[in-house]
Amino acid sequence: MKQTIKFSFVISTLALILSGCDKSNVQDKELIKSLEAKIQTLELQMKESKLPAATTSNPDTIKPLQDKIASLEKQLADTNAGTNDPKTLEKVQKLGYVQCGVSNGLPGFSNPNAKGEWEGLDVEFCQAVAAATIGDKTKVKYIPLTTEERFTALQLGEVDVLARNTTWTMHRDTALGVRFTGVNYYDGQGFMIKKNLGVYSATELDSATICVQSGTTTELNLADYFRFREMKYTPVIYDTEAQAIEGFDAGRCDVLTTDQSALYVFRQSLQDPSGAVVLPEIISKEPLGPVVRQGDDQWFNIVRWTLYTMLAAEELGVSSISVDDMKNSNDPNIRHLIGLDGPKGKGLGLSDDWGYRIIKQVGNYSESFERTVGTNSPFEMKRGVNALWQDGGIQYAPPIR
Ligand SMILES: N[C@@H](CCC(=O)N[C@@H](CS)C(=O)NCC(=O)O)C(=O)O
Repeated sequence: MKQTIKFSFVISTLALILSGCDKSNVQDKELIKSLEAKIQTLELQMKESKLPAATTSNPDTIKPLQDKIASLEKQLADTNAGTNDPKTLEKVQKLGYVQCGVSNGLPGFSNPNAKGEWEGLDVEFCQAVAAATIGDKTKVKYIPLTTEERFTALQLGEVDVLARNTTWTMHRDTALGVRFTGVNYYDGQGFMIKKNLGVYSATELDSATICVQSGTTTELNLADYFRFREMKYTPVIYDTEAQAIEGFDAGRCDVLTTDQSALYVFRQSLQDPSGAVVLPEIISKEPLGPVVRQGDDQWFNIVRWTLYTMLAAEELGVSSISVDDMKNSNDPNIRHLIGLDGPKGKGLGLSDDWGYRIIKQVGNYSESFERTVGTNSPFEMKRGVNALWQDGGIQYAPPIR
C-alpha cells in the first residue's frame, strides 16, 4: 500500500511537471510524449498489479524519468537562447568544413573504423555536402550525438546538418525548428529476440521485457503498438544503443527494438549472433533522412539537392568512374546533372560543377549504398524499398533542370 501511494505520487508529480511544460510552449513535445508513454506503461502495470514490488521504490525506475525531465528543461532553456544563423553556406565556406551531426556509432550508417575514420551511408552523405559546398569531401567535422542531443545541437548551430539515422515525422519537421531534406534510407521498426524465447511473431510478445533507446520514435511506437493491442510490456530504457545492446546481450530484456536495419547490424555484435533472430513484423515507417535548421532556405536547398543529385546520377547511370566521360554526353539530363547546361549552381550559391564534384568524389546513391550497407559491405542489406522507382523501389529524385 505504501509503495502504491509512493508510486502514485511519482506519477502525479510527473503529470504536473508535464502539464506545466505544455503551458510554457515547449518545442520538444516529443520528449513529453515519451514521458507520457512511460507514465502510461507504469500506470498500466500498477493497474494490472503486475508491478514487481521492488520497481516502485527502485531508483533505476525513477532515475530515467528524472533525467528526462532535466534534459527537457535544458532543451527549453537552450532553445530560448538559440539563434538561427541564416547564412550556413557562408559560415561553412569560411570555416572550411561542414559540421555534421552523426550517431555515436551505428555501423553501416555512421561509425568510426579501426583507423578512427568515420564511415557509413550517413557519413558519405556528409561528404557529399562537403564536396558540393567546399569542393573537398574530406572537409567534414563529425560530431557524434546521442538521440537526446541531436535536435538541440542542430537548433543551436553546433552542427550544420544532422545525418544520423533520424526519422522524419510531422512533429519533428514542424515543431522543433528543424526541417527534413529528404530520405536517404527508408526503414521501419522491428524486434529482435533471443531464439530460446520460442517466439515467432511480435504478436506473441505480451508481457515481454523490452530494451529500447530513449528519445527515439522507437520508444513512442513501442508504447502505441502494445497499447493498441492491449498487450503489456516492461520497458528497459537506455540512453545509448550500446547500452541497450549490452542489456539485451546480458539478458536484462527479452527483446531489443529499434530500426530494423540496425537490428541486423547489432545482431552481428552479440556474443552469439545465431542465438538471436529478427522477427518478421515491421511496426512503423521510419524514413531516415538528413535534417537542417529552419530559416535558411539556401542551405536547405543545397542539402536536399545533394541527395537528389546522388539519386539522379544512379538513375542516369552516372558513377564516380564514368562521370568524367559523361562530360562528352549529349544526353540533356546528364548535362544538367553535371552542370554543363542549366540550371547550374547559381540558384544554390555554388559553382556550376557542384553536382559533378558530388558524383566524382563520393559517387551515386547506389555506389554509396552498396559500399556502406549493401552487397559490398559486411551487412549485405538488399535495396528493397530503397531501390529506385524504376527498379520497383520508392527512391525518386525530381528532375534536375
Ligand atoms: N530512427 C529513430 C531511432 C534512431 C536511433 O536512435 N537509433 C539508434 C539505434 S538504430 C542509434 O542511433 N544508435 C546509435 C547511437 O545511439 O549513437 C529515431 O529517429 O528516433
